[in-house]
Amino acid sequence: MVDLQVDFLPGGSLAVTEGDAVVPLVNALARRFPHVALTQDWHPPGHLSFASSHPGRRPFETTRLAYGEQTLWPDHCVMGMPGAALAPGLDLPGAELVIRKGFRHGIDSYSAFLEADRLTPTGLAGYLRERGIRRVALVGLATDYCVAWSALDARAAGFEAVVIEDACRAIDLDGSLARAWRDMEAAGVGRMASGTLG
Ligand code: VGL
Ligand code: ZN
Repeated sequence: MVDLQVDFLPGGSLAVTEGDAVVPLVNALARRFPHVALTQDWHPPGHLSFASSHPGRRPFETTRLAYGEQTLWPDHCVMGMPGAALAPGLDLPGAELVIRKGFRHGIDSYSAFLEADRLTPTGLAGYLRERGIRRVALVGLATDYCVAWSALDARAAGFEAVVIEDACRAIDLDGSLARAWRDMEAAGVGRMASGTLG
């Protein structure tokens, strides 16, 4: 369950359209899986992915950081702040792991597995392997950023991965959603609707 947090919900600083709509479905789905892990985007104040950290730059522009191109975001999910909290109504009492990501000042993190420098692991792959978990299903926000990057990295790390599409919502910046699905399909990420879950 990826980044279902207040700042990504309608009214939040980086709102994903209808982001709140997936909460009841995620609650229901979580009860049907043997293991549940979730991520929280978790940035220090002044994080380098924030447009506000780059004088004269605006949210949704891109810039170059040490590791490559970086989209600049509105300030969001600042560690310990209300916007970083899990979505109200989210009810995942059985969740076994919370992975926080993006807490290094100079490195963004979309994926649940690898930070945006594509080198720094979050530890999730090792956790799953140690527990003998080989297949992951992804839900949450946003389809075209954190969900897609997580699904692609799951495949790269040797896991089976499927995205439950109706339990996700997208940001869709300049065609990013179509691009994300193209990349995921090419990488062998499954795409399914919750209603067809066996
Ligand atoms: C996300 C942009 C910046 C996400 C996180 O959760 O999709 N997107 N940080
Ligand atoms: Zn972020």
